[in-house]
Amino acid sequence: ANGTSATAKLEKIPPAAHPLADEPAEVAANINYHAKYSPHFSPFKFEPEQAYYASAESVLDRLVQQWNETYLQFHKDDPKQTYYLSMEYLQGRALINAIGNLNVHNAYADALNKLGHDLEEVVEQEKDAALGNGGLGRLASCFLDSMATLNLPAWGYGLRYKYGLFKQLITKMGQEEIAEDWLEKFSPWEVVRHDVVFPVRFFGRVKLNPNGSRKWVEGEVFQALAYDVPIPGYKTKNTISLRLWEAKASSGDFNLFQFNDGQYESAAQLHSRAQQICAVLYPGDATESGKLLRLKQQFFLCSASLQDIIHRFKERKDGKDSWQWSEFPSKVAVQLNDTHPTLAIPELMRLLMDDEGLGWDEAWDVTTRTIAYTNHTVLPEALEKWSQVVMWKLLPRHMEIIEEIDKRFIAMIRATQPDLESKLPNMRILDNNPQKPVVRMANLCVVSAHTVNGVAQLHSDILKSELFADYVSVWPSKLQNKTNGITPRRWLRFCNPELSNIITKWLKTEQWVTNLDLLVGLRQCADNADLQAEWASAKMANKQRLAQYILRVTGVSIDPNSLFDIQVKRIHEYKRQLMNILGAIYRYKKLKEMSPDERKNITPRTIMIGGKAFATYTNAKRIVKLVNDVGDVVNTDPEVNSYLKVVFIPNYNVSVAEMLIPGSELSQHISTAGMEASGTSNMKFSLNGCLIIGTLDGANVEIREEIGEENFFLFGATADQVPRLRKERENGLFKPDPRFEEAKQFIRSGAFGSYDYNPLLESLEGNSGYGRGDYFLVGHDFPSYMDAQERVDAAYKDTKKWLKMSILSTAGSGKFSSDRTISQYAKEIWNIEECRVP
Ligand code: HBZ
Repeated sequence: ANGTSATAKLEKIPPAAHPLADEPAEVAANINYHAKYSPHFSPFKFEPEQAYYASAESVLDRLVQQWNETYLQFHKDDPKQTYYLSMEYLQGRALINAIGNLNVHNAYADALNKLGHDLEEVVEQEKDAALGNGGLGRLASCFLDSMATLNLPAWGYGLRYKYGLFKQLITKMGQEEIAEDWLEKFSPWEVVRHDVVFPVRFFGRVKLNPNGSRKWVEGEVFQALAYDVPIPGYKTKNTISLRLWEAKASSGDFNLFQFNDGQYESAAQLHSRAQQICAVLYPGDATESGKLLRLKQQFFLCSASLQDIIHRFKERKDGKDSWQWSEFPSKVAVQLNDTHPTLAIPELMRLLMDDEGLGWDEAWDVTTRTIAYTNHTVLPEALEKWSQVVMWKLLPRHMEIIEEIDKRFIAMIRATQPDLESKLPNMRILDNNPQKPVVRMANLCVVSAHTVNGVAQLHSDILKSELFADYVSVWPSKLQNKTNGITPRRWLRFCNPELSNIITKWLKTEQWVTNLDLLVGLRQCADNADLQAEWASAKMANKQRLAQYILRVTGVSIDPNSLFDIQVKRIHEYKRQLMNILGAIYRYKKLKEMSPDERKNITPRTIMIGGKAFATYTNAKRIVKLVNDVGDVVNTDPEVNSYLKVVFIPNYNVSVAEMLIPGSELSQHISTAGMEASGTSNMKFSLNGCLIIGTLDGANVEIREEIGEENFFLFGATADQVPRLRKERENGLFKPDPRFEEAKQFIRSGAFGSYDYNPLLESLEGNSGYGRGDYFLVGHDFPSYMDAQERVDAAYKDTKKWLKMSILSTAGSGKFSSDRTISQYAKEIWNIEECRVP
C-alpha cells in the first residue's frame, strides 16, 4: 500500500531536470548532466570516451520515453505481435544510428562541439555489439530496424553473450583470434529487468502423473533474466525491444554451508555453470559441432522467450474472460531465424500440454499456427542434426514430444499419400541410424511450421526443387520466398551522408529513406554531367577516408585514384576468396612480364579482401594467410605497385563495413552458383553505387534484374549446370585454362614465401586427398571470371560510362530495402498490422 501511495505522489510532481528539447544548448546541458552524475565514471574526466557514454545516456533518456509510450500503445490496442527468435544479432554501433533515427544528428553534433568534442570521434568510442557471425545475424538486426520503422508490434529475442564474435588479429602466422568482452566497461543501451525472470530446466526426468499427464521434473534449473535494448524506428515514436536473456543461478543455489567450510568452488558450482551458458557466441558459420553447450543455449533462448510470450498473452487477457488458447495464434507469431531456435516447437507443445493442460491435438493446432521458419542455407554440413542420445539426457520431455510428432507425421503420410512411402526415411524427423541416431532440425521445422521461407528467389526455388522437394506435394503452399533486404538507414543514409545528400537533392525529397523505391527517380538523370560530377566527388571523398583508414590499420598506402575492388564476408571455400586472390596473382604476374610502356595502359587497382575464418576451418585460414602473403610481396614491389595493391582488411565487422562500402567501386560476390542463399552485402554495395562482379547466385540474380544486366559483370556456371560440371570434373573431363594453371604454378614456385600452400592448391585439383576435387568449381569458372575482370578494366577507363553504371546501381536498389522484406513477412506470413504511437 505504501508503494502505491508513493507512486501516486510521484505522479503529481512534474519531472524536473534535463528537458529533452532539440536545441544544441539543451542537448549539451543534458550530456553535461550525464557526464557529471553518471555512476560509471569520474566527473573529472571528459575525454571522447566519457563524452560517448554521456551522449549515449542522454540519448537513452529520449528512447526510454518513446519506448514506454510504445508499450502502452501495444498494451492498449492488443494487436497480434511478432516475436523474432534468433541466436544472433549483429547490431554494430548504436549511438549514430539512434541519433539518426531520432532525427537529432545536428543537435548532437553542435552540442558536442560546444563541449569541445567532435561527434565523429565520439561515435568511434563505441564498441560494436557483435552477437552474431555474419549475414544471418546482421539480417536479424536490419529486420529489427525495419519492424520499428514500420511501427509493427514486434520483439526480437536473443541471448546476451558476454563474448561476442572474436577479434581477428593478423600476424606472421595468419589469423589469430582474441576474445572480446564487449561488456567490459558496460553497455549504456541495455536496461536490466529484474522483474522479468523465468526458470529454465535442463536434464531431469519425466514423471507420470496419476491422471495420465506428464511432467518434467528434477535436473538443474537456472533463471533467465531479461536485458532490454531499445530499437528506435526512423522518424517515428515507435521504439521496440531486443530482449536478451542472461542465465543466472538462484541465490538459494549458493551453498553457504560449503563456502563457510572453505569449499569455495563447489559452493558456487551452479553459479559458475549458469555463467557458462551465455559466455560465448557459437562461432560457427557453416559447420555444426555437437556441443552440448550450444544445445543448452538454444533451449535457453526458446524456453525463456516462450514463457515470456505466454505470460504476455495471459496478461493482456486480464479483466476479460479467461483466455482461449485457440486465440493464441491470432495474437502471437513466432519466427525462427534458421533452425537454431527449433526447440521452440517442442517447448511450446510442452508448455501448452504439461503446464496449461491442453490435449495433443489442441496444442499441435496452436503450435503449428504460431510458428514459421526461415531457412538460410542448403549446405548439407550446415543443416543441424542433434544426437538423440544427447537430447534424451538434456531434454527428455522434448524428445518424447519429438518422437510423437515424428510418429504422427509418418502415420499422416501413410494415410494420405502412400506413394511417398519410399521418401519417408528422408522426410521424417528422426534419423534412427544405429551408428548415430539424430534429430533432423530442418525436418522438424518443415513438418511443424505453417510457413517455410527461403531468403532469395533462386534459393527458395532450390528449396522447392531439392532440399524440401518431397514435402511440396504434402503442403503445396507452405514454401514461400522472402528475398532479404538491408536497412537503408544504416547502410546508406548514415554511413554515406555525402551520397545521401546528393540523392536527396536530385530527387528533391528525403522520402527515399523510408520508401527506397523512389531511388528509381535517379535513372532519368544517370547521364546528367552535373549529377555525375557530384557523384564522383562523393565517391572520391569516401575513397580518401577509406585510404586513410587502410593506412592506419595496415600500414599500406593505397592510391585513391585506383579502382577500389572489395570482397568482404566470412571466409568460406564456397564464397571463393581463393578465386579472387588467384586472379590477383595472375594480374601481378602479367604486370611483371610487361614493359614499363605496356603498363601505362593498365587500370590501377587496389584489391581489398577481408573477413573472419572460423577458428578450426583450416583451409579458410590458409586463404587468409595467402592473401596476406601476396599483399606483402605485391605492395613492396616498386616495379608494379603503382598498378596493383593487395590488402587484407583485418577484423572485418559492421563498423568496418560502414567505412568500406561507401568507398567501394567494384565488389565481388562470386560464390559457386546455388551455394550462397542470398548474400546481403551485395545489396549494400549496390545501394552505395558500387558495381558488382558476380555469379548468378543468391540475390545477385535479382539485383542484376533490377539494375539491368548491362550494369553487372556476370560470369560463371549457373546453378543448374553445377551438378553436371562436378561429375565431369570427377570423371577427368575438365580441361583447365592456362591462366588458372599459371596462377597456381606461381604460388608453387615460392613467389609468395615458403608457407605450405599445397593443401589449398590440391583442393583445386581433381581427386586429391585434401580437397573435394574442386567441389567449388574454381577451375571451371576462372576463365570467365578473368574475362569479366577485363570488362571491368575497360569499363573503368570510360569514366562517364562507369559513373552512369554506378548511378543506375543505386537507382535499381530500391527493392532491397528490409522495409520491403518485412512488409512482406508482416502480410504474407505473420498477418500483423502496424500499431503506431500517435
Ligand atoms: O544468411 C547467411 C547466408 O550464408 C547468406 O547467403 C544469407 O544472405 C544470410 C541471411 O539470410 N547464413 C549465415 O550467416 N549463417 C550463419 O551465420 C550461421 C551461424 C551459425 C550456424 C550456422 C550458420 O550454426
